[in-house]
Amino acid sequence: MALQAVTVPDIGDFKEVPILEILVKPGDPITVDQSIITLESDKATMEIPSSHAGIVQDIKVAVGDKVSVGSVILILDTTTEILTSPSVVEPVKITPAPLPSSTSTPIASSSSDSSRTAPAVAPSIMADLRRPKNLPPPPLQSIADQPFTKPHAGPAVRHLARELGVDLARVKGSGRHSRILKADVHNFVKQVMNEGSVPGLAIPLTGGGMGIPEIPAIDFSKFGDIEIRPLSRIQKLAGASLHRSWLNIPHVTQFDEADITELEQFRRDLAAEGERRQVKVTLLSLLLKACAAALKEFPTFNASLDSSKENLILKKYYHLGVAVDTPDGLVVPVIKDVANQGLFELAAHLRDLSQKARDKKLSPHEMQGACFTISSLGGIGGTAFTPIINAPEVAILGVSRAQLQPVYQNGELVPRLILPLSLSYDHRVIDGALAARFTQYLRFILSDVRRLLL
Ligand code: CAO
Repeated sequence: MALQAVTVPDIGDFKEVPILEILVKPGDPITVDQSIITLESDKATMEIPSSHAGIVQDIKVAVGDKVSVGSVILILDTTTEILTSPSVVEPVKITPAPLPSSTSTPIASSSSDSSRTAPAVAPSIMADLRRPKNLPPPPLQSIADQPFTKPHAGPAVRHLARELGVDLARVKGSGRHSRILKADVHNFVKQVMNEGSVPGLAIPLTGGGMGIPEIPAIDFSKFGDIEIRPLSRIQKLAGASLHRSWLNIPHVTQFDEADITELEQFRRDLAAEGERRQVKVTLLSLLLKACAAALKEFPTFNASLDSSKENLILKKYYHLGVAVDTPDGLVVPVIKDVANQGLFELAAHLRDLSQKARDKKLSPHEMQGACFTISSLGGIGGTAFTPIINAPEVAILGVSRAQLQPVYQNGELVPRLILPLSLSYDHRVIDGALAARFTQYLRFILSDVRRLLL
């Protein structure tokens, strides 16, 4: 056996470059110039070719290892003939042809005879080679039975695929040694959009995604006068994110009602103090406080699923989003650390952020990091609605208009101010019973303002 170490060739000024991928495994026959590992520098990825042909005997590196010029990558058996029985199959010749630019170190040689038969060959290849020629080929596996091959792509392509929700295992690479290029990902998406099916797409890109038939285009002008108004940038952005949440999250909405008669009285009692401080405590500020308390009590609601969807990330902070209706569409500023803010401070933050939202002056920082969202339509009207969860959050509270209603109490009907609550939750994370307990808890603290202050 003739053994040959293949090392990292001259890669310019790069030193200690991490290995992103190993493209071969022990037993693989490889040719000169075949890519064997991928390195990832700060700016680019590069494939390192083999300086020799042969059968991979041993791989001396692992993904994540840092290598420089001269680092040994693998050991090859460069014996030229790898056949055992000439009567059964044709011999396969592998001709060593070192690259002038690469560095290589012969480390051992049991024989320098290049025509000797090599003992170690990948078992699957040997099985194919040894098959007598007059036998029929083995039965083909169905595509569904075949494992996906590990996609071969650099970090920029992987990043693009993640952004577009494309499963790289489904994409055919057109680069060297079937490496997947950005163009392949774009072509895959185009093909999916044209075909209206999504075999490798986790997130649909159009209204017709997830195999859902596209709504046919209709010329409405056939039926009467029309005007075309383009959607605002905010509507388009919010629309895409709402669509994604709607399709990805199994939503359930729990409806409930809270008696806020005392809470409203308390709010009115604060009016004079609010005037002095030049801030009005709105019902929404009190609801923010109540929700922060409920999130503390029910940590599953203050959480997100991780990307593997196997773990729940529980958050120890209480940042709450508030849906704000602006002339350009829905915007969700985030009020940070609600649990640690006093009522007047919270009311002032809510006022300032909703104003900024309407003036289009919110910074990205002011729209990030929410754990839970409140969408209040109480200032407008309605009795209930089914809000869409603001992923990756796992629940959202919809609030409708509070109304005076007759309630049977201690043997008589009394007028009470009743607030409708609509809690949408991600059923992968939250069970119906937990959701009902959550709204019951909200009812409990909203109906007794002293609890809210605890
Ligand atoms: N029941 C009864 N009255 C209510 C109420 C409720 N649930 N919520 C608010 N009100 C009253 C307020 O008390 C206020 O009355 P006064 O002026 O007499 O005090 C009036 O309605 C207007 O309140 P508001 O809605 O302007 O103020 P807010 O702090 O309650 O809400 C904000 C602020 C930003 C949430 C609100 O302006 C807004 O944009 N709401 C729309 C959110 C939205 O579009 N959600 C849907 C998202 S999905 O498309």
